[in-house]
Amino acid sequence: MPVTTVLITGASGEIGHGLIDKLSAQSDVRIVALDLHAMDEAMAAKCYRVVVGDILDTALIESLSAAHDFDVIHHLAALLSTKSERQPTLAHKVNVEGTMNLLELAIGQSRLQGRDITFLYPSSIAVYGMPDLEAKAKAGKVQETEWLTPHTMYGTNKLYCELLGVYYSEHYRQLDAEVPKGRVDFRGIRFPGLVSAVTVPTGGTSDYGPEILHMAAQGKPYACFVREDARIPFMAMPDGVDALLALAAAPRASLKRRVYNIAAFAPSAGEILEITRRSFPKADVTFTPDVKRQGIIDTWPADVDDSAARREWGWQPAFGMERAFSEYLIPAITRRYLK
Ligand code: NAD
Ligand code: AKB
Repeated sequence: MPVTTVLITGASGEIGHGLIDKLSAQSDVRIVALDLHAMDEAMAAKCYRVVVGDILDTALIESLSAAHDFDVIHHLAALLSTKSERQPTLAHKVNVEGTMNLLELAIGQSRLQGRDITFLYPSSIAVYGMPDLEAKAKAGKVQETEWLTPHTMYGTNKLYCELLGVYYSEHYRQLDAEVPKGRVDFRGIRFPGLVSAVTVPTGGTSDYGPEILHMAAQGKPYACFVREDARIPFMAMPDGVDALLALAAAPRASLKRRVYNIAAFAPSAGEILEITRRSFPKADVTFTPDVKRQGIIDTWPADVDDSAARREWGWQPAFGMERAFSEYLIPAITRRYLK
């Protein structure tokens, strides 16, 4: 059976953790993992090779390209929205220049191998930017082409990198006399806030969702930094990972876009607390909004329209909110903190 070699950047992060778990269960996959931070031994054991390093290190990226023929690249490494707002210059470097380095690796590999290299890019609902709460309420489920006016450094970085992905896939060096075989096949997903039972987020603005649950499960008090009525879409991590794998496997001919919304449930912060309290009735959560972080959430849509993903590559979440909590989050989180 032919082996598929997959490069995962940002492999030590939350999505990387779930993706390595799932991919490593397939016998025909060889994972090369890259992250600034070392991963724990159990995760490292699931990879063919683990590299601790920086996506801004072009010599390192070139050496990876020289050592491996990649079939698929999952480029996950990034600074998330809150961190990016605090360090915008670093965010631009990592999120934009880092992505350029990976796209260069992908185009180089596609030309060397004479075939398309699939490039998976986790974009975000942060690419959207609603001017005020009235517009957010009126907009309802936002489509891929609407409200592309992000207010954050992170959202701006993500939107530009989506466009870079399209450029590398469809217009790269369009003035060249000859068009060599092999392109970057860029495929992006605009993820909502992801909630994992086994990892805790850092540096994002949707972090209040998972934080309500993880703090309640540990019996710790939590001051939630958004209003009780703040609403954005969320998703259980296994669905996020499955979405990346499903989009990677979709036949190119069925895909009419390069970037897709996906959705699962869209609760208010108050509704997250309500469902959390069914399992952890003593959850000590107060709502003490940080006006500025709340301001970012107010610019993100209350929900997104994922009909293109459903139609073109069969996207369907396994977990609605009830099932995400009862069958995934609560059992796994309870085991995690009872250890
Ligand atoms: P994470 O913060 O848990 O992981 C990101 C990883 O990238 C970290 O392990 C970090 O060490 C690594 N990294 C950062 N800078 C690096 C660099 N210069 N070189 C190498 N590695 C570097 O984030 P995550 O939740 O796993 O997110 C993965 C991707 O998915 C990101 O691109 C993020 O923007 C996107 N995304 C995540 C969510 C979410 O809710 N988790 C939602 C939308 C999009
Ligand atoms: C963040 O809050 O920055 C991320 C995201 C929704 O992109 N979780």
